[in-house]
Amino acid sequence: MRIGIVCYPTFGGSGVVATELGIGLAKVGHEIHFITYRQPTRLDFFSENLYYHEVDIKSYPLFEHAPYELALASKMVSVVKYERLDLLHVHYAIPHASAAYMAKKILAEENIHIPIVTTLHGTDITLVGKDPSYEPVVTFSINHSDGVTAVSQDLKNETYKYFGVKRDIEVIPNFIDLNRFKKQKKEHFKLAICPNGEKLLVHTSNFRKVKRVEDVVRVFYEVRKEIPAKLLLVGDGPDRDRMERLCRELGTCDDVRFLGKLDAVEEVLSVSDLFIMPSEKESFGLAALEAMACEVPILTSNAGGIPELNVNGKTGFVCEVGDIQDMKEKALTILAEENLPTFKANALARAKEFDISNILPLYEKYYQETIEKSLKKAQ
Ligand code: GMT
Repeated sequence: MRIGIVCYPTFGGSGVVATELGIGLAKVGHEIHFITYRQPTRLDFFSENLYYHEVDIKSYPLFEHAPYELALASKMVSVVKYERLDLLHVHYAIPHASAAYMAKKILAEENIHIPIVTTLHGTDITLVGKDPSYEPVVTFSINHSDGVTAVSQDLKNETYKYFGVKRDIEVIPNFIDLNRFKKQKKEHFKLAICPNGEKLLVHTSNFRKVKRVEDVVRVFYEVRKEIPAKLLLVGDGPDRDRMERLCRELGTCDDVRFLGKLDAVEEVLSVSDLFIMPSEKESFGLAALEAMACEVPILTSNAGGIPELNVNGKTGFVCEVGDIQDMKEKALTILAEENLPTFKANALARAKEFDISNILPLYEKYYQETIEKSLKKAQ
């Protein structure tokens, strides 16, 4: 198939899923055309089946905000037409699904029929999308996509709850490439951070409010009162400064390291003992899956689709959002010498269920079905 993939080319989960999906599809012989405003972060190599088309956003003194959606729709029109695409797959509804709808209608005027698949990733539904300033357009573009997927059953339920959406939504979970995300031998790194055998806790995120990074810092503070431990905070975002101040207030600075954005997060995960994801909202929790693939148990909140990934009591524990005391107790249970190896093994076993080799065929099948259905509809 010739497939166009539209996504945010950033470190964010939706962009990572879209890029890895495109790379995986290219490996099995599909021709993949990325349409984004910048080269996607993980697309930094050559492959004969991968193409990159940059959206050209022209500004003009009259515009306070350049009309990205129009530039994107125009780029989609030209790529679909000249690369003779079979399907467009847009990741994150805003504004990709409505731009795709516009492109589809423009192409229809030239008798070119292009099926659109929209993947809902999370905040495009649970946070930004349901805001009245976007909701009507999001509802419309979901209803008018030829196929819609959501990354968890919970996200599918939320979509029905908050939007006037009647159509079917296919659940296709996030996935991981276990050839890349696996425990690596980085013992020298562990020794440098934890010279006295301390337990290593880790959190990775974009430090936005929904991630509740403060809970990570507070859980760590409580855990450290009981056992020697260190904390690594990976990523960057609006809450980072506040977290640095909180560490100073709590007197934990010597044991907490802020690493900023990292390309090779798997190296850090490889030496970690516990991953913490206390999010207020989380449609799936790709970052937690990445940790599990590196044999790291996870301590999470019960937000959104996280319980569909984290098997309570096996791969880690699922706690109420904001329950610091419970999280502390569960962290200590996981980190106990007699429990840790079992939690680590369970985390890896669960991650294997989400290997790209299991999930990629679900997308291929869904593309095929969507193309067939929309062709029938067009006839
Ligand atoms: O977590 C973020 O804030 C980034 C966000 C995104 O849209 O890029 O991630 C969302 O999509 C990921 C991939 O499908 C999911 O694994 C994340 O759980 C989801 N984030 C939220 O729902 C907050």
